[in-house]
Amino acid sequence: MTIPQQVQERAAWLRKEIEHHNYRYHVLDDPVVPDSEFDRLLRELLHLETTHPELISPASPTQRVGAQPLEAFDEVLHPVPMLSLSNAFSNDELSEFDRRVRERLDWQSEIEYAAEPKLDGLAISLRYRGGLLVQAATRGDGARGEDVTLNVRTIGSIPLRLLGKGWPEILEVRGEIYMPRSGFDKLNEKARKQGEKEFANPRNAAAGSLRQLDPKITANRPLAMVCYGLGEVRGGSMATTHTRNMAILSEWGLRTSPELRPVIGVQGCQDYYESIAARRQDLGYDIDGVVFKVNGTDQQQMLGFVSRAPRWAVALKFPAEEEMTRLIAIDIQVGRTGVLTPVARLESVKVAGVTVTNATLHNEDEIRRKDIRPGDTVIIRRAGDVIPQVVRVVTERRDASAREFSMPPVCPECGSELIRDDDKTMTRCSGGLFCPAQRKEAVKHYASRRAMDIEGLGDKLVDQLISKSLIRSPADLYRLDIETLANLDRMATKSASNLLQALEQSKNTTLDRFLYALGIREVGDSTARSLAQFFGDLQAVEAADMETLQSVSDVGPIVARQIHTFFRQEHNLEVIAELASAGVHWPAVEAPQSQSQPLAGLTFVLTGTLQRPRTQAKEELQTLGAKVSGSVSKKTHYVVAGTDAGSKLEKAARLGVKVLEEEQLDELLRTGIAP
Ligand code: JCF
Repeated sequence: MTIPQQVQERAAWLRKEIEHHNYRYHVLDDPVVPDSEFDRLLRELLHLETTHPELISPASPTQRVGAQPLEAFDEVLHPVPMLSLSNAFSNDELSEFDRRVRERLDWQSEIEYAAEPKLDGLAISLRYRGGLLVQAATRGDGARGEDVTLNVRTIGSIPLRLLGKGWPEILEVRGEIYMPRSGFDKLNEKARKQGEKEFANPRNAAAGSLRQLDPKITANRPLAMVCYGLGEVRGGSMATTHTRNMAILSEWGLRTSPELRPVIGVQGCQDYYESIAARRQDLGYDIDGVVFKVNGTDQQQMLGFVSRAPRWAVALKFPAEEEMTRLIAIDIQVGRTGVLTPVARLESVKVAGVTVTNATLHNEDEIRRKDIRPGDTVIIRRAGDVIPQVVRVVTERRDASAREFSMPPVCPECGSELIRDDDKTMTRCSGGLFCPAQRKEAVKHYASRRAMDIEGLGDKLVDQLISKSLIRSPADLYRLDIETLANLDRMATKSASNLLQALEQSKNTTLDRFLYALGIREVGDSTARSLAQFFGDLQAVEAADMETLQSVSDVGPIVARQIHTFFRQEHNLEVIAELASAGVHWPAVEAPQSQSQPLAGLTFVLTGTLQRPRTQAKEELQTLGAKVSGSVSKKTHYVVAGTDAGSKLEKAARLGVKVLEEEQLDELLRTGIAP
């Protein structure tokens, strides 16, 4: 029977592709595609070879799983082969496994299984002779692995000498070496700070760390091991259940899974799977499923194994968390605070059972670092409830025409100028009151207590007003009528009328409240007060240049730039004009008089518990022209210390800053004369 040309070509292509990925994954520890994609290719080839057995050749990747040991490490022969696990991807496949086990054993009742999470790391075999660790080897192809003894000896959780007594003369212990998530995060943070390449995931980090030719490097990597089985056992004997054997290993000082439990039958396995899946994010290490083993070692013996996997064990895998798809475009979203966030629009793909069409890209710097370009083939990860992330780009599949991404020149929502942090991690729209994406937040802020203090205008109401397009800016608030308000959710004539009254009252305000209410970035109520005091009227603040702004106490270059940019936006000036014509007004600010500002130019820091509320002390000082700061520095003139003052007091002493007690503060506020 001849095989169609098309099928032969497809099989040849699949083999090459699989071999390439196999090499990248096992030899270089630098996979190109996610495991799910690799599995798909392998399954397709398996399918072709099953339907056309003439296609099979000894060199096909379906006939050889694993990889050659690295040349730099010595080769180790495994006297008892290191087995891997067959997988189940559904409860049906699990039931099928259980059915086969019982059939082979001719067993009618329920089977007892030993259940544990399946760690995502690398398999290792430890060899103890006379209780001493003499060799550690990777799995390799199951028959031959690499000698990584020197590296493994650096891992703290692995005993170099077994505890207790009664161990067999030769004892091989199998387990998984992995990197806990906390250690992984720290390692990557360090790499990031030193400008080095980060690891894609804890598994790669563990593999990379163990494959170091210099054990000193491995020693500094946060690796751990959990034991899950036995290899060669000579000159001694072990127990008759898997769970008992693992308990014995713990007594000898080896780590085993704290989650290991005996469970009964398929139902017991399913319950265990659910409970682990629910706690997956809290385990502190990555797992990709759970393992079930027939607990009785006699039964294990009877079942034996096929090719490279035991018949007495199965891994019930979680749905894949990483998938590959195409990045259609990078859109910009403007958040409530005006922060621009790039969002990946994806060709829809199912990741861990959920259809994903968007992923966050965080910021421009991140896109640069990962070199993500529209049109790229990307790897998407979705773990637990977290927002899907773009892990990396499959650069090999990049089109030559793919262009680097750059942020738009102006806000995509409103066309306003953008303000960037120096390190490119944040880009903000300067549109403020005008930008639709920021309107809700702006109106809420405008109505808040320390701003215009509009009672009855809560967040929910603002959300309704904006969503229903009843208002666009704070100025529109003053155009609302009683009917419109009374018709809103949770509103009635009485509450509507109260709100209108509160709105009317809010028109009578002060310049500092008004400046604060505008919601200029970095301008809090205290800066607003300084601005009002310094400039005396709104026109002067609007007209001020960067230099003048910076001569206001509390205002540095960053704050000055925000204020300056805000008043250069035409639409902000329009909203201000509308507010004025709606009747918002304030009394003229009295020109700062030197005798009423005896503390001008002095900076105070308050610490510890004072008799009066701290905010009151702050206001009293500010009224006399003082500046009140949150932290002690060389520029601090006085620290006012209440009871239980702590680190700020120490710092004052260190810097030689004068310290006042509360009575001295009272006197100072009374007389305006600093001691
Ligand atoms: O956690 C694992 N990755 C893991 C792998 C756990 C086990 O109990 C295993 C394994 C590979 C083979 N047991 C076998 C027999």
